Amino acid sequence: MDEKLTRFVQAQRPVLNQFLEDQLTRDVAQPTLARSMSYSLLAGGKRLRPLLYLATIFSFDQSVDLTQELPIAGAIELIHTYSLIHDDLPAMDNDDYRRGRLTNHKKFGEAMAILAGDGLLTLAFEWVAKSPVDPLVLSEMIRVLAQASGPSGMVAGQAIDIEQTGHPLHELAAIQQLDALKTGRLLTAPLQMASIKLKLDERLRQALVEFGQHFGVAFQIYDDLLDLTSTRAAQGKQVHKDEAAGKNTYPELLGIPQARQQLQTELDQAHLSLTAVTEGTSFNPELLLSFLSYFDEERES
Ligand code: GRG
Repeated sequence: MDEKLTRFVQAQRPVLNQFLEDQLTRDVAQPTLARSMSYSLLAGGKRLRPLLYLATIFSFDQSVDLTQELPIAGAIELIHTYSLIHDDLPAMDNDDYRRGRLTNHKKFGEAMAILAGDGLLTLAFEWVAKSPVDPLVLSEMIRVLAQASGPSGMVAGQAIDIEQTGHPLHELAAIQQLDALKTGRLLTAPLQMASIKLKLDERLRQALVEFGQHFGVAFQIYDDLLDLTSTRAAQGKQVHKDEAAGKNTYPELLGIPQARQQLQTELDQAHLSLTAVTEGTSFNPELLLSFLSYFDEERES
């Protein structure tokens, strides 16, 4: 990670973590459900999606009112955490470790893990809906979040992933579609939601969506590569699982060198999508561009 991203993450992540902890304590009264939800939510995730939302807001406006933005940023993390809990269930990926500790169902049992996921998903929409924002802007943000995470986005991607596991996809385009839905849509949602909140014009909105889409594909290729090249200690979860499970991944289809090349192509395209639209706007793309340094580890290995 470069210096700009490191500084931003070090400033914003603790604020976000504190908000998530305080708000969850206020909103969930049932004791076991509260423990199960906070166990996964406060397990030390990178907070990439809410940070992307805040970074987009900061890129246009330095005088950000965080009390207005944190519930929206936090809501995206609630949905991400729900997806990880459900993805780890025995009926899905059947994983024992996540974020360096036992998965939710290993700790609280399957029924409570399912409910923790359900609770996080629905609470996310409550947080966005309660934001003191113009109702038209609000309904547009809710629509985008629902479409990104629901049956036309991440849930559809997960359905394809499960159906295709053990049935190799031979076309790059098919893997791209799977990953764009499963991983890309929830990574693009923060940029779209910030664009709506900022009432940006269509050209800027489109540029931010393109950045999110390339970032999302890069993120998935990177995750696939790490599954092959990294260790459980470094990742906090089991690795080398994709091949044995018959998962459709970029390195599986292309081989590691070509998958790395594809990662670089996505990063170049992400870079270009932002630098092409800055003229005549108050948009400073440097912070968002610094997020591309997240992938340095794999490119340098
Ligand atoms: C259960 C509807 C449903 C969807 C699950 C997220 C997901 C869809 C599956 C997870 C499988 C997976 C490993 C996808 C790769 C990309 C990904 C989402 C990695 C985990 O996200 P990070 O790295 O995790 O942002 P942290 O822990 O840092 O938040």
